[in-house]
Amino acid sequence: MNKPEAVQISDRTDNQPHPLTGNEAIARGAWEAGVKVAAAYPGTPSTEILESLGTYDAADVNAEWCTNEKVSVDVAIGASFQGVRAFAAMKHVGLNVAADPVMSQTYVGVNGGLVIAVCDDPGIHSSQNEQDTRLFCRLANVPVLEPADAQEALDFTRLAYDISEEFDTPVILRATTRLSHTRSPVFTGPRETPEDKPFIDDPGKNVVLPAVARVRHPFVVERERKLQEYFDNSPLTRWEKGDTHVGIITNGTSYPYVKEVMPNASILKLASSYPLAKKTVQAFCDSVERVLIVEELEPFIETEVLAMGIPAEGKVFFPRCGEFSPEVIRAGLAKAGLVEAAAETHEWNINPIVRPPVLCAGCPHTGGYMSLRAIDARVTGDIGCYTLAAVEPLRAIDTNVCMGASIGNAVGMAKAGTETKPIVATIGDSTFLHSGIPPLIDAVYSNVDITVLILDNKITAMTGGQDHPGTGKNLRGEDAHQVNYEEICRAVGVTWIRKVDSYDLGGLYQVMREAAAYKGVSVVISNRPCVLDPVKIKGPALRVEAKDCVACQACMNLGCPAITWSDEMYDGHHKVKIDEVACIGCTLCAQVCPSDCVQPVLPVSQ
Ligand SMILES: Cc1ncc(C[n+]2csc(CCOP(=O)(O)OP(=O)(O)O)c2C)c(N)n1
Repeated sequence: MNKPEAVQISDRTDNQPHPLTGNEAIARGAWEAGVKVAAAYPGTPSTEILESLGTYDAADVNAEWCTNEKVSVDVAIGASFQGVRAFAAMKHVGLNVAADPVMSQTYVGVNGGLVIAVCDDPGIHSSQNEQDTRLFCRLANVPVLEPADAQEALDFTRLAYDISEEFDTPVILRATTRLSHTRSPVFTGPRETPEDKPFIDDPGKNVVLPAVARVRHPFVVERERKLQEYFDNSPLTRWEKGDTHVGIITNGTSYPYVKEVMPNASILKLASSYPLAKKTVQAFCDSVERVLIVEELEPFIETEVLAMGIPAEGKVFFPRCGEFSPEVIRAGLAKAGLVEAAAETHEWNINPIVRPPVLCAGCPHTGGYMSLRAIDARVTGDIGCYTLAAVEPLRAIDTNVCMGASIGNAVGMAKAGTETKPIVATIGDSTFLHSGIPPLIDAVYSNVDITVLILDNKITAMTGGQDHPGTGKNLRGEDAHQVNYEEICRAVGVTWIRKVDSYDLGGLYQVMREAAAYKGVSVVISNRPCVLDPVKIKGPALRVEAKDCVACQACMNLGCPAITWSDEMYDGHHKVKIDEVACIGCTLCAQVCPSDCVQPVLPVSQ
């Protein structure tokens, strides 16, 4: 087996490498590959890919946020049909939303190259689960490329377009949080200018009728074999010869960890877990005495290798849950008896205090959840900053499943007929547009007694403040049509709709009480911008008049991080204190204070 040490894919015109994150490198790779249409819905850790593509010349690449991941893949597929190179990006759970078109397009194939970047989140830094996209790739028979660092992220993205067009397949470029968000030196190259191809007028390929799909399925199976052959013969599948006592098969970001901990081992670095380069794997395993598989999350390669009849070991030493690191790899290899265990160090033997994430000081979501507590509602939650209202002290959300689930869950609760409390679905503006509208239609259609609280903070806050069709701005910050939530609700048949200021606690309470008493579907829209939004509304900061504070803790229930206890004692008691720098003057604490001790900090001149 004669494999070169490393692959160089891009024509590197740089003399100097650029410090790029994995996400920026993927964006650069897409741009260099000549991508003309890029679409995405934000989701950590993938968000910055499209944000970065949005910094390239709009004449080169039409990059735009979509309402959800399925739409982004549909848009990319449309561009591919038209013969241009197309790109979509999402986080791992976004692929669940986009699964439908991917499962069909794998039969159709491509005209212009089609690459979907999917970023997994081992360790669940910012997600609702830890699913491994490689399993989806096998399900969809879509080849996956798994870069190990930012240079490979660029190179593999470029290469993915050649693979896509040569094998007539969508390609998934799989990153993980560590790769997406880590910066490393990257040599860049020029932009390719692939010729635009004409639309292929071939219903026998492009229209997935049963008769067409039946013919295309064997093509997909044969494509898998050809791709397997490709990865067997490609320098992408990298065999690093070393000590033959042990051979380690690894992929993606696990590779640098293995190199760090066992630099002299024989290593087979796979660029793709699916389809597996089986001939190379077999030859590699034959050349070593013992085979270990080091892969983050699921035992994907391990299962395949075991099925080949090779007695490989993997998850017996390395965890299936959580993120890998050199320490995790060292511990696993030590368990396997291959390296020394790390010496225990007591230097930093600290027990860190748990600091759960909190809503920001002045977060406009707080008031809505205070009012839901006040009316003692059964509250279904959704995905966004507001999910944090589920934890102490607000503790105002009872369930939370996935994006867009709140309204459907509420419909199901109402249909169950066992709930005595008012049922309220709470959903953010971006999530409402993502997947909240079909279940709202369903709610009206089913004529259930539920209230939907749309928490319109005029941004996709959770993922860092991306625009969406409700903000009236596009990815490049230009004006775009602004969706009107009230009109949408009316159009689907909701008749009871109220708008309320998120900072008006009394108003919120009153409106929520009325909404909960309404028979049928009622919608409340609370509408203050996110406090991190550049156009936030900020009043004067507030302070506590210590002599009047009775330490009743009513304000503490808001969970506002600007509210703490004073270190000093007044009349022998600790009193509440407000951090005037963190406070944005939303006045929620003043509204709940029974002793009127929260007052604006007046400018010095007054
Ligand atoms: C299917 C899916 N796509 C994307 C995400 C990432 N994500 C989490 S919350 C969220 C949207 C939050 O925006 P919004 O509903 O407006 O609430 P906010 O955070 O502004 O309060 C996104 C995109 C996800 N968790 N799941």
